[in-house]
Amino acid sequence: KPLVFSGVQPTGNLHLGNYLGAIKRFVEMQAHHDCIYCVVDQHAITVWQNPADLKKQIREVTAAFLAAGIDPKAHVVFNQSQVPEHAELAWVFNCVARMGWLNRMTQFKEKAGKDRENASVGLFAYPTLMAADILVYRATMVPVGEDQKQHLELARDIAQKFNNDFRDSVAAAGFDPDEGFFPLPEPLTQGPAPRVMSLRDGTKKMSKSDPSDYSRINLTDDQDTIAQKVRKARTDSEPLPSEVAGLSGRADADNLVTIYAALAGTTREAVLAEFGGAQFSAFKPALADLAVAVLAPINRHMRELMDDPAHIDAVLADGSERAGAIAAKVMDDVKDIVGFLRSR
Ligand code: AQP
Repeated sequence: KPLVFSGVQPTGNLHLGNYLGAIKRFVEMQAHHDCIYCVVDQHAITVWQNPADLKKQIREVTAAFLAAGIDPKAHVVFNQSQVPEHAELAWVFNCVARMGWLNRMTQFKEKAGKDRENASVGLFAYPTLMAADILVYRATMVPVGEDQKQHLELARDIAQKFNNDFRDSVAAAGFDPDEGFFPLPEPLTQGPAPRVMSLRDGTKKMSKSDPSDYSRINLTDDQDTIAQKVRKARTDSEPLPSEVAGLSGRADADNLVTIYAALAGTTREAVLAEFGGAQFSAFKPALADLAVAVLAPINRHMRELMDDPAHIDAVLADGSERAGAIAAKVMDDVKDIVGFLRSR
């Protein structure tokens, strides 16, 4: 049965892009699949995190998962560093992946910036850990925002090279060598808003690390803050077009219409059928009301959960144990296939 796996980094400022591009889809996938959702704290430390803040942020992402509607009993919600097999498999993958493959990763180039000599080795190797996160469960369905597509392609390359490099050993371990030991994971990016853009610049992705808090709507923002951020969102001075084609070349307008459609669970066409010809002074209050209506219950539930950290920790401990049971079996086979001796 195909498994769903995805993760979110506890790097603070969880925002509407994370919700619409990832978490909302995690919730939807639960109806028809077995899902494993992870708070990827080992990814977070590829850029230095204040340790006390990190602990809070891990609980906050967990609270967001639960508040958005992920069921930690029917599915698995856990914390990456509590399942050591992720890091263990990542090391094997570091030895399978090629430097040239990682050198092409655009996210590393963006995050390392000009001072590449000073970036952590972990930031460079991030995609091999991400491949391990998915493949240690032999998961194939990975709901992610569009920015993660390139990393998913790398995960497929790693899986394929592992299968080829160890073909005979895969067969000796009792697996079909034509199928390979690892399946090839698929990115699922076809959600309603796979790329939510900054409210300050419709050509830039909405991002946790943008220094301007007005660039994003955070899941922890209260109603007044949401309304103010929508009011201040950058736009042009034209009214909204009646057709989607009229949004081309109008990145800021397109972004607000896309956000509205995703929050309302409808299409941009339907939004423009309603608001075509309207000024932003009329559209923005409607968007703010909708954003508040969708996010306020999640926000309220997140706050309640954050008041009980022991409960969140218990959810993660239970999830980590169940995730670890799956990962340990896969890792036992990997060790065998690679040629490591078993200690037990
Ligand atoms: N703007 C976005 N639109 C749609 N999806 C998005 N995601 C992130 N930004 C957007 C998706 O959210 C999931 C979790 O992301 P992450 O926490 O692993 O890290 P990220 O992609 O690095 O997120 P940020 O917010 O952009 O952080 P920084 O500022 O550190 O780069 C992923 O599925 C991601 O695609």
